[in-house]
Amino acid sequence: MSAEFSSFINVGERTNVTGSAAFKRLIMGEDYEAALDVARQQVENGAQIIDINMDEAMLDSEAAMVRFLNLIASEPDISRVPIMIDSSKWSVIEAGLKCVQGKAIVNSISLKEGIEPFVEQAKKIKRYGAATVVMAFDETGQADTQARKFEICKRSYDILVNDVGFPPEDIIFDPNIFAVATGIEEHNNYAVDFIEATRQIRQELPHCHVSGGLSNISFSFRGNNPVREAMHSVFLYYAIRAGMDMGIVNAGQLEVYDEIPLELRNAVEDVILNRSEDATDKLLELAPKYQGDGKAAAAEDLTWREQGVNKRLEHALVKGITEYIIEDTEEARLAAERPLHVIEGPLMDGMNVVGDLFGEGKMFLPQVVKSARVMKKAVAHLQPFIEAEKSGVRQSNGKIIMATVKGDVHDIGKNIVGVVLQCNNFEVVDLGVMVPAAKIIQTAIDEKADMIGLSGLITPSLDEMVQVAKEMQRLNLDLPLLIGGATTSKAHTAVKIEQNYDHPVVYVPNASRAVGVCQKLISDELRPEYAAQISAEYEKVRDQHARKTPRTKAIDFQDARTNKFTCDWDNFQPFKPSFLGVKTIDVELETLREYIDWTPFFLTWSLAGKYPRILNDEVVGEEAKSLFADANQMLDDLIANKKLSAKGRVGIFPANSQDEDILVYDPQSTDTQKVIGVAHHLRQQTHKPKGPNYCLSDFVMPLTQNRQDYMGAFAVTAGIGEDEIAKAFEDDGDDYNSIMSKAIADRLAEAFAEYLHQQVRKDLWGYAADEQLDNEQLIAEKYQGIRPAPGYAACPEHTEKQLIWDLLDVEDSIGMKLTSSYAMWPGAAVSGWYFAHPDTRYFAVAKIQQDQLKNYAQRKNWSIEEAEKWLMPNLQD
Ligand code: B12
Repeated sequence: MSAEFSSFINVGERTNVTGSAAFKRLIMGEDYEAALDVARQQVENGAQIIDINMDEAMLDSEAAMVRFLNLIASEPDISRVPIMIDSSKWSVIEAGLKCVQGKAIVNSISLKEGIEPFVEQAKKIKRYGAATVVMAFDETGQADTQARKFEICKRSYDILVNDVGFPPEDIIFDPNIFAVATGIEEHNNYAVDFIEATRQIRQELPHCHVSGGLSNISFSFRGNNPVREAMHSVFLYYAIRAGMDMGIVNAGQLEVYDEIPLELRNAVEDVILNRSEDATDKLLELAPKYQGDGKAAAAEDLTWREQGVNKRLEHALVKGITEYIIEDTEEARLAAERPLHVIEGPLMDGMNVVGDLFGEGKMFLPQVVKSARVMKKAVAHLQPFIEAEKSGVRQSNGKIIMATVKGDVHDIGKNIVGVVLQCNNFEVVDLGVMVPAAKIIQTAIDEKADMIGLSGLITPSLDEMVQVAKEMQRLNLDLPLLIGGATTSKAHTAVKIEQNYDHPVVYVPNASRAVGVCQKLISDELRPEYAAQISAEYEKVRDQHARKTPRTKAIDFQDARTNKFTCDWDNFQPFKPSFLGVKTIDVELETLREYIDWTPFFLTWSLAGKYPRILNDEVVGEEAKSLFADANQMLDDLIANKKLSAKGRVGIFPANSQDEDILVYDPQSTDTQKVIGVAHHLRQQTHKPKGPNYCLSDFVMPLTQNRQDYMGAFAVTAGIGEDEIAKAFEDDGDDYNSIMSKAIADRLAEAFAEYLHQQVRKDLWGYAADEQLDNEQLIAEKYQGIRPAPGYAACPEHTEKQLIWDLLDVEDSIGMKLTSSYAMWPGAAVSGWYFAHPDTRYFAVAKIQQDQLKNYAQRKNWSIEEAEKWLMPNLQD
């Protein structure tokens, strides 16, 4: 399957009497129940549209179409995907259009019979609100060359868009996929013609789509599935990149592009891209080698299996291959004096190679995590033999207790570090998430650990880390303490944590640094010098920090208020939302998938680069592709088997601002100013000669205007089920897929936030009903309005999430919870506010001064200490 397959819409074609003998049999035999199962299976197998065709001479096609569509309508599992009504008879199409609920797609119309019927049919389709497939077919026949394909599509497009007023986004061109490698020279360029026509269509005919029936391309290799699958995959790889975004593709007949043996892939690419005159001959020559189940290819790749067992173990570890690990480990065990020696010998040797390659930047994080999976499987196999022998404990480099601190639920970073340390022969005792200081310390004592490692993602966790350090001091521990996680920093570690503990405290920015740090800390030889060096370095950091003068001058809170953002409120007309109140949002992951911003996903795996460019990056491209393919495969599974699900709450309320507060009114009350909650925000307090000193409340009409404005709130999760999925993988020793599942859930949560914001702008609030943005533009936030999330820079104080929870009744309605540090559970979650004012923008509150701190404490009814605790990152130290 190709990399961009994720955004590709797959049309299921098994409910087609002309294409499926089995389906035809069921329909002819009037077994509509079983025919429905065929439709259901297709949806379950990932079809996002189902094509229904009843064109059979012996059948009353109109009646059959109507009967089948009506049956589908009462099956929510099937009718959740759009229906493509496929017929060469217009009367059948029209009969179908009349009974489809929701948006239908007509397959197909064309200029074959001339302009008049084409326009007439298009007008009818438009009236039904349906989309249509338009074949590249005109009065003179079916288009075969790039020029003809484009010419017909352009002519059809102009008629549809300009004369009929057909929405261009509802036009799906099918520029005809014809078979290549047929032995007829004129056919050699058919794939290129399709691909290039697609590119031109997508570039020059805005908003339309391009589709096609894939299996035609490989028609001449019937009977040789490996070659056909390779042809499909290669063709799709290029066609999708050229802009083909839909198609009839049998996912089971598709090889993973990167896994096609190179020799075969090159030969197929020569054919598809028409790169040499003898391409067909060469593929024909090669084809028998791959006949049947493709074993020839596999055998070739398996030369490493002929090496000695130690080398095989090394190969499996470096390449992350689990397939033979048990048999190889067993062979090594039988040859070894003791089972433990297998771990200490060949397995550790192999992992050292992995560690070295990673250290040298020749292996990337996802590969290392896959290596760990292999190692775990091998060790799990040996474990019972080691225990049976009761021969003492395996020598590790050292033992480290790892935990995400109390109140925090994030563990991807921690888990990655754990895996990398294990790869380097450290024993990791992972206590999971939300672990109180007492448990961390007690476990360290009980386990006679050599180090403790703490992780945290949100700022309240920083304070928790300080508490752990203080407790370690109080209880006279002398273990080194490692600090890591998104919000931690060297400065914070030096200034706030290290001083509370007399033994080494080290900030570790990422997984690759963790190994070196741990190795130095564990070694009796290296530790004293390293500890002294860290201590001196942190002293310097503290010193620099103390002498640091802020880059920008602070101003008084009152002056900041005077310089607030304002607009001509007298003439400002707030847009009245079409929906006021609170509701639950259910959405299919399939839908959210389209909204995923993949760039941070790669970052999670320490692969830097912007998606989709990263897939072709010179250095990390190959690994990024493989990771992306794995992610999409898992997404397919999560979606098809409904293992993960998403839920959200959204509310839109009347509101006014009062200085830095926002008064949220009851949307149902007749008292238009019945306050049901107050959102507390913070104002920028640095000297800003040019711009205003922003506060989020500035974007809501002030109370003094005596007119209502509006604001919204949301809380979404795509993590229902994520803990169970990740745990099942962990229990199976598969950290790679455990981390992968969480990273995917996080992406879906963020995608949910993006999706819901779009729904709010276009529909629920509706102030941007006509907005037309693709995913790239959404990611670039090219829309009106913002959705700042508590904890992010414009509203950095986390306890404000409680108000969102209260306003939207989040916990009782959809089960999302807040922890003691106001982290959200499930972890894959986002919550925030909606502001619609045309001048809204994101900004960072940054440092605030004592006067605003006092004011905030008063507004929140807090003591100064309480306010200091929650606003710590925004205060001058
Ligand atoms: C992706 C992301 C998310 C994802 C999930 C994050 C996750 N699972 O880790 C989602 C979309 C769910 C999310 C949600 C939120 N996020 Co967010 N998110 C991020 C983002 C962009 C990247 C984090 C990430 O995944 N990094 C990749 C992982 C692998 O890195 P890592 O966790 O840092 O771990 C590495 C190192 O830190 C280190 N390490 C980690 N732990 C340990 C432990 C030890 C012992 C050692 C040695 C090393 C070590 O090694 C790891 C591997 O290299 C960051 C910004 C950023 N640039 O970091 C914001 C960020 C972390 N998020 C933030 C916030 C505020 C939130 C929300 C509260 C927003 C909201 N109101 O909805 C929620 C909270 C969710 C919840 N459940 O409570 C803030 C936190 C700042 C703050 N003031 O608290 C950040 C910093 C953004 C910002 N600049 O403001 N977020």
